[in-house]
Amino acid sequence: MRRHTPVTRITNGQSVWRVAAVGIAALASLCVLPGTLGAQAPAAPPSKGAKLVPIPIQLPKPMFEGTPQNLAVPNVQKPLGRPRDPFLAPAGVTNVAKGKKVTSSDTEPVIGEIEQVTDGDKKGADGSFVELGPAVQHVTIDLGAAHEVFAVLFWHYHKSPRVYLDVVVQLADDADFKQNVRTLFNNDTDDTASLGAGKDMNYVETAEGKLVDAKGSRARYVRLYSRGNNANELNHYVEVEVFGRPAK
Ligand SMILES: [Ca+2]
Ligand SMILES: [Ca+2]
Repeated sequence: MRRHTPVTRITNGQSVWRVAAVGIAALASLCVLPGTLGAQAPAAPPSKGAKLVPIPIQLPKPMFEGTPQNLAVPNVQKPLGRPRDPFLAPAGVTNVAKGKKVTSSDTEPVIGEIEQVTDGDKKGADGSFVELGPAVQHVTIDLGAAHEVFAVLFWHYHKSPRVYLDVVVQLADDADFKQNVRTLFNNDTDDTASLGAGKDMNYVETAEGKLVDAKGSRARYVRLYSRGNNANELNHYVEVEVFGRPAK
């Protein structure tokens, strides 16, 4: 039942668009005046001529190979078994999070420093991650100004295969996440973090990181939540990248 819901929704959406398109075409044919036909027919979709190119992702060296088994976590996404498809965004989109200010719910990390979240070091080895305390913790990146955000790419830990729990990724206009909060990803299906129950699946951390589509949303702040992982109660970040460009 649950699996069928999105399909139904898409089908409805398509049929709505089809009806709308037929309606618009009918209206257009009624409104065309002699002499104007074909002069300015807007044939192209409203893409504004934006050329889409793969975002410039640079992956760290993998620390393990193969598909992990028996992680004892429910609802885990099946690994793709091949590299992720390129993620397309307008040309000129870069990682605008690099070197940006990061704050955290845990102001005194167990290991490492909060700055490591955006320092550009994505290695999986010890020394390249910050370790936050147990329970629900979050990190917030201040992009410094409003940006159009196309993707958020993050690595909690990739020295060994792990599943981080109750992962939530949000955008907002303010540092306190009260204004214009948008949730891009949420696999906290039972609402442990009190941010609303999510429908996304658990996933295994790898050197590819987890990429979340942000659809060009305008935001200054990016926040990521988690609540420990399948190996221990602690929360880790190797790096968070935010692919975007300054908002106009
Ligand atoms: Ca780092
Ligand atoms: Ca939960």
